[in-house]
Amino acid sequence: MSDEWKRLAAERAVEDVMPGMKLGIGTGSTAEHFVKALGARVRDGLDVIGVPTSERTRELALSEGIQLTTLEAEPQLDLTVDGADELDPSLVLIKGGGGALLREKIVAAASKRMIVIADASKVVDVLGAFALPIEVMPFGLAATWNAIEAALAENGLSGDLVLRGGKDHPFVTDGGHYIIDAALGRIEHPACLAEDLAAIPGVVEHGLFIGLADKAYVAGADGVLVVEA
Ligand code: ABF
Repeated sequence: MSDEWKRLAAERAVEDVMPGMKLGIGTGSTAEHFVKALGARVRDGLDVIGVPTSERTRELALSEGIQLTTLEAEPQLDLTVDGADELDPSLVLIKGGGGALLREKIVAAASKRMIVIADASKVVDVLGAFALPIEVMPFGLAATWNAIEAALAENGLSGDLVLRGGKDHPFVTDGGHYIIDAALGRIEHPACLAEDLAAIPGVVEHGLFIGLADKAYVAGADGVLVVEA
């Protein structure tokens, strides 16, 4: 059912795409539904150009016949459509479960508007049941790890930190970085935590998306719900 809901949310977002738009195109299984639905409209003559947020999305978009560009060529986009791992009622998001959070955040921040597409299981009152992805430099990993633990303690948070993929075969992002997943339980004050994590030199980016999403299409048993920031 969840995959069907993802598809419904994605198809609703495609209705917001207007001819001539420059689009940020997200990553993940929900975003893949968006790419496929967008591809169908492109083959029907819709003229848009997209910036993908991952190599995976780039390949799928090309196979769907969607014209692509880069953020270097088009530094301001009209609309980004992307999935999320969790969203709260004010549209603060946790993203990065798919490992593409850095490009996703750069692309979303370069867009006039961002629409989140999700199935209803992603909506929570308080973020944090999903482990927060933190993208870090491989250089100085142990020092960055300690600094993250200190920042969590400063915010009254604790929980397991896990290097994605493990120490022997760490997952490497499109940008050549590692990801630490922080299982925090409840993040009551995401803005404070976001600020403290961003201040750590070895942290490249974190998966808290604050003030970026304008609207969400959340699909569930009652159909597609619209959540506005
Ligand atoms: C991307 O894909 C991510 O930021 C998020 O981690 C993930 C959501 O995945 P899915 O749509 O497969 O649930 O949007």
